[in-house]
Amino acid sequence: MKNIQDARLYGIVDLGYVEPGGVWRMTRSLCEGGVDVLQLRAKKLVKNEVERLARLMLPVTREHGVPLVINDHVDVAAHVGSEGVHVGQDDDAVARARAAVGPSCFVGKSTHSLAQAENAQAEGADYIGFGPLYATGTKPDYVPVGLHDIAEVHRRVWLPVFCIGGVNAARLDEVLAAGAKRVVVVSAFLLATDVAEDVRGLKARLPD
Ligand code: TZP
Ligand code: MG
Repeated sequence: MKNIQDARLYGIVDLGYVEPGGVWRMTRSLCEGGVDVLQLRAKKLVKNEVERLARLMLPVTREHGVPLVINDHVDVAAHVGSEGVHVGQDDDAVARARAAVGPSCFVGKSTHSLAQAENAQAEGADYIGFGPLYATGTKPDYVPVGLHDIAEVHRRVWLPVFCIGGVNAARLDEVLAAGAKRVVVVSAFLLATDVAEDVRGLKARLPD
């Protein structure tokens, strides 16, 4: 199983873009392309359905050695035994999430400013998401943080920092030039014609 510390490319199966019936196939394509970690994000589905999809994804992610992260539903992560769980600013605190999932499950947190990034680290998160860098339809209500703070967040935070929000192949060079080491790509992969090929191509451009 890959380690979150070593992960560079983070994919998300977001049910805002993928129908439940397409989840298994999308999971396989993202894993075959080479994502290092994969999240299940289903903001509008009931808990039982999230759990069903997580159980559908797990054999595929495990076959590829890719940790599966459950967004929001700490109890689902605990039930299915996923490798990770991800909480936002309005969800359970990191300590509470960790208490629910146990020591073998890592805990990530979304952050939208330098202050939130430092707080997540102080709270004991295992990694952070930092963004949205750009305006994005995947998270429409958020003000983009831009590229300027990417260098500074890496000075202040020693955890893995995954830069997120509007990242795609066309923007990757400027995101890396701004200091990003790890990225999350959501819609650009989920809407691709050849998902595995796009994942492969973008991954080849990330630093080791
Ligand atoms: N958190 C910050 S931006 C974002 C999340 C979940 C969505 C990123 O999606 P996309 O489609 O890669 O812009
Ligand atoms: Mg959340």
